[in-house]
Amino acid sequence: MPTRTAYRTCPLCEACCGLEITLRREPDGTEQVTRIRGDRDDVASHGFLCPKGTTLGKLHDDPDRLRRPLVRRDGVHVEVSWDEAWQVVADGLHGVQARHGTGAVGVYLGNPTAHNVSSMAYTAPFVRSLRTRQVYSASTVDQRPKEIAASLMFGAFSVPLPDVDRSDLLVCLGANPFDSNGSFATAADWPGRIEALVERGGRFVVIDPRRTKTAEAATEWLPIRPGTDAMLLAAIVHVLVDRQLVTLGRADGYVEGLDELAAAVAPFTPHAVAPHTGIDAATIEQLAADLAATPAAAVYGRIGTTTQAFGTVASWLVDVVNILAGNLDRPGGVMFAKPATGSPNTRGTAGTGRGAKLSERTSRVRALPETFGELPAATLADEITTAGEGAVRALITVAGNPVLSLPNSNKLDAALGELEFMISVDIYLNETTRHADVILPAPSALQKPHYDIALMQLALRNTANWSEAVLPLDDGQLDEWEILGRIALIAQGASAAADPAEFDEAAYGALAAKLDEHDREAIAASGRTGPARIVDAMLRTGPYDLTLDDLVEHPHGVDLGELQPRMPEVLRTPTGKIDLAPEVLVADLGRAAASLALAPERVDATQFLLIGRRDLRSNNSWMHNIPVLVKGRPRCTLQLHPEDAAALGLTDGAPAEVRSRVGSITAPVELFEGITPGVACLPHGWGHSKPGTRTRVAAEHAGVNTNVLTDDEHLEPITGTAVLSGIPVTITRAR
Ligand SMILES: Nc1nc2c(c(=O)[nH]1)N[C@H]1C(S)=C(S)[C@@H](COP(=O)(O)OP(=O)(O)OC[C@H]3O[C@@H](n4cnc5c(=O)[nH]c(N)nc54)[C@H](O)[C@@H]3O)O[C@H]1N2
Ligand SMILES: Nc1nc2c(c(=O)[nH]1)N[C@H]1C(S)=C(S)[C@@H](COP(=O)(O)OP(=O)(O)OC[C@H]3O[C@@H](n4cnc5c(=O)[nH]c(N)nc54)[C@H](O)[C@@H]3O)O[C@H]1N2
Ligand code: SF4
Ligand SMILES: [Mo]
Repeated sequence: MPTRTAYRTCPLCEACCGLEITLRREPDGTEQVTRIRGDRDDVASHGFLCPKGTTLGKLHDDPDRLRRPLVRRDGVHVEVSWDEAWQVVADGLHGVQARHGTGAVGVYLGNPTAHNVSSMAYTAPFVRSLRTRQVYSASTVDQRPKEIAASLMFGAFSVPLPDVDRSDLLVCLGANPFDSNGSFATAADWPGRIEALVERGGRFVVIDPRRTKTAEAATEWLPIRPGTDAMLLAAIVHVLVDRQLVTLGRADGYVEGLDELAAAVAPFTPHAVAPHTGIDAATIEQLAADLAATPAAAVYGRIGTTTQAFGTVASWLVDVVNILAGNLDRPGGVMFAKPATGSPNTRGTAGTGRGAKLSERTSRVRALPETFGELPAATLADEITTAGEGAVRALITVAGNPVLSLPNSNKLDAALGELEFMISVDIYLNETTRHADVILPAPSALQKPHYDIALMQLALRNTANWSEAVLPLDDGQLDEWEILGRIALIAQGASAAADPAEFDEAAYGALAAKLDEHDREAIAASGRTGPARIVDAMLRTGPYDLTLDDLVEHPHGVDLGELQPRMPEVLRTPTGKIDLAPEVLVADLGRAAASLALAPERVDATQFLLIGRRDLRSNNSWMHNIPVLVKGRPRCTLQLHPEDAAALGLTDGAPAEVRSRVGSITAPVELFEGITPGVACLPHGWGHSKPGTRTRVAAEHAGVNTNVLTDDEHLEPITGTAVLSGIPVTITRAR
């Protein structure tokens, strides 16, 4: 049988690996994926891939993956035609809008939307079309603190990225890139990069309550008490200031607020924070001194530092340490990406801008902060169940599984049952979409084109890579952007038969206004529509001389080179300076200072702080229906230090009951001496035992949902991001 090779970027995680996909033509004319391996010629990933990337063919072929729309009739989801499904969408949406106003329709955008050109090219017009303030996404159970801290400091969304490949000292807090493949630092093959760093004599310091795979590859592992990174970082800043180790390097002349900052960190002496963090004062002093003395050093913080009580402060202080140690914008320190499709720090006037301000708007029920036009996902359930003007009566989920991913998930699960109407755009009938009145199946990853509009803003090397769809759409199926487009038009009053092309024209029109005559004509002549046309326009208005045709000619991607210094043109603050001491962050650091006096104490052996973990073969909640990714020993285990387990009379494999303020679960114990005593660890994304789902493989490897334990009232105050790490729990033997 004839075969063909196609190239495509993997959309599953931030590593953005290039894949080489072999397809065989079948007698019936269709094509079958026979092999997926790393594309050795990919300009960014050079052949690297992880076990998940090889399964895109299996995901495509998964018999449980939805291919036709489902509508719920008498409590059971049944397959219907697309026409019928769209009629249900129109009747349902128009009904809720007529009864309660457009503001009663909420939307939740899940993680895969950030890895999907169909959604990234149209998120803004899609959300605008709904005319609602009830907008939620996975960002507020993830990285929002980092985005807000960086925006306040640099004036626009600009995240300094650790220049791993040229660094001599890399300090990594709250990240486990050997399992997660990296996040807010887009690069494939972290193990290879870290090995190279260590081989060239560099140091790799991992600060994590758990000895992760990443920590095992480190030259030093510093176990930290969960939730105390802000204190540790404040102490490092304290040492830099106190011992006059501050050297601003390329930030010299472009900072303000150093005095306010110095005053704010004054209480955080290494001695004061040591009993809180569990890291002794001498080690903190030495780390600060080493960061200042090493020419190319970088501090990198990820989800362990953002989903915690002081997440925005910790995110801010990561960048502050890098700036004060002279490591901002220097090779081997932290640098800014320059993505080909542009970003907030490549648009507007170089070096200055309006700056970022926190919104005054808050959520209706709990007055929680709105950030970037979104409300904290942790309060979605409240907004559904609390009646009144503006309550959520209908919900649209796009590529999200909030029933497994949001805190106090049993409460959300119940709340979804109270909705008058729900639409899910998804590929599975799962824990969340089982509540939907209508599920509109998105095509599989292989049926969609790809470009990483979002992740290239975080890439450790500037590259650009367009992937054509590998396989055609099924008969009558719509592409994902067409599904979103039609929902948007219906939300604006159109009928069930609305033409998504109209939505595309409007979205492109807004971009076309920024194109010059020549580019506009070239795009028109190409005949492209949809995401391809949007990406072409973004490339043409971006910082490089690139068009989509250039990328189409280079299926392994176009290399735009290593990160280059961008100070001060990258700044978008009104003063043209980096704000080292944004008021709201200084105030929240005061909250941390207030808690310094109270040294933490563990009252008895049943008390633990619960943290999470990721596994190379998982992807949040939704890759558990692929047999090769779930086979072997069960992975949803409660890791405990052997001494802690012994004190509770728990042995390896024994069931333990874990109880928090909001819920309880029972999970099998796994003894692990690499976990800090007093800390317990349970992964998220499991708990596939709800009735009414259709993920048969996942159901056989159900596990339990850790978000039954996380607390929807325990939020970081500046961004409303959920605290998912360091949850106080009680652990006992299960009866
Ligand atoms: N306790 C705890 N909770 C956590 C975390 C944690 O560390 N600990 N991590 C948090 C983080 S970082 C995140 S990002 C969130 C994730 O939270 P969510 O985004 O809510 O959850 P996912 O598990 O990513 O669910 C993705 C959904 O998209 C569907 N899907 C997959 N591909 C496609 C596609 O191409 N199109 C469409 N339309 N649908 C698709 C899947 O079937 C699934 O339903 O979870 C958060 N929750
Ligand atoms: N295989 C796989 N890859 C993934 C995902 C997945 O589910 N599976 N999810 C993707 C998503 S959505 C994201 S956002 C990224 C996240 O990518 P990472 O940020 O690398 O996420 P984790 O692997 O959860 O690593 C977080 C680490 O923080 C530690 N930690 C917990 N609490 C604290 C604390 O208070 N302080 C410190 N210093 N450390 C702490 C944990 O022990 C853990 O090792 O991964 C992405 N990649
Ligand atoms: S690391 Fe794995 S999941 Fe992530 S992009 Fe690469 S192949 Fe895909
Ligand atoms: Mo995430």
